[in-house]
Amino acid sequence: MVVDWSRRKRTRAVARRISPNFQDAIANFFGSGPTDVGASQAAHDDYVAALREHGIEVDILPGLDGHPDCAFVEDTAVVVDGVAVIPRMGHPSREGEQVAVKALLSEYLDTIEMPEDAKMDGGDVVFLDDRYLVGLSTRTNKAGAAFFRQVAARSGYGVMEFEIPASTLHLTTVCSSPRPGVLVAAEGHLTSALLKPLTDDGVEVIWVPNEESYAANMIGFEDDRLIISAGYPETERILQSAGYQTRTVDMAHIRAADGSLTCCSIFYQ
Ligand code: CIR
Repeated sequence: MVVDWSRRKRTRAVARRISPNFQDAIANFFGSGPTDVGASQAAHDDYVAALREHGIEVDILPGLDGHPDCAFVEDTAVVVDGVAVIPRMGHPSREGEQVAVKALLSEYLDTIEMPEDAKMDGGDVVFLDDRYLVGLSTRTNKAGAAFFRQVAARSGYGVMEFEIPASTLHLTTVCSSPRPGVLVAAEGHLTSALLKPLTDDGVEVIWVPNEESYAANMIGFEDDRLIISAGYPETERILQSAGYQTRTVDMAHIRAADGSLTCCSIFYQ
């Protein structure tokens, strides 16, 4: 199968340093709350190093005292070709994190802000070939998904919505797309029945076991190279036996604030 990477932006990314007040980050899902800001920043440094090892030019915004969750930039913008959609953040304490991200992205892209009633976290959006998967969650409402659908349609992309149970933070918490045509999904969170429209359309689904569901979130690059979270041996085995090369990052301190790999960057070129 010919894998077409032309629609995936993988040359430049934005990230943001861990907030000096990261210990106050929201941790309502799998995280127990971060305890060590220095160790969290060290993990973030290794994350950025891993992106750079894959040839990505990374701009790093300063951390914000007033926004303990600011490192999770994925939530603050969704790039659709040459347009950055700037959402209204789904959690009130995170509103405002978008400002500096928008300023940076507007040097390279057009930007469009969502109307006030439309809530969305970028963590509820997964790009898969000619469509976006959008989670309707405690952070993303129907108005947010509908606004995003309109923007995506202008570039010829469809949107497929998924109801995310209140026990799960975001859609990207339980799945990601490591390369065109492939979705990695967590057993027990997503089901074959739910993903049937995708598999009927030729998408390959790689399942990771429920007890390693955190590891379903990963970042893929051309030539089947992946950044995955350290400490999930069965997932690593499954991916390696499917032919992927893996570079691990220890995400334990970032996981403590309910953050995953994709949450810490936005690819925009
Ligand atoms: C939050 O609850 O907003 C942060 N503690 C975690 C955000 C993680 N972002 C993501 O999954 N895209």
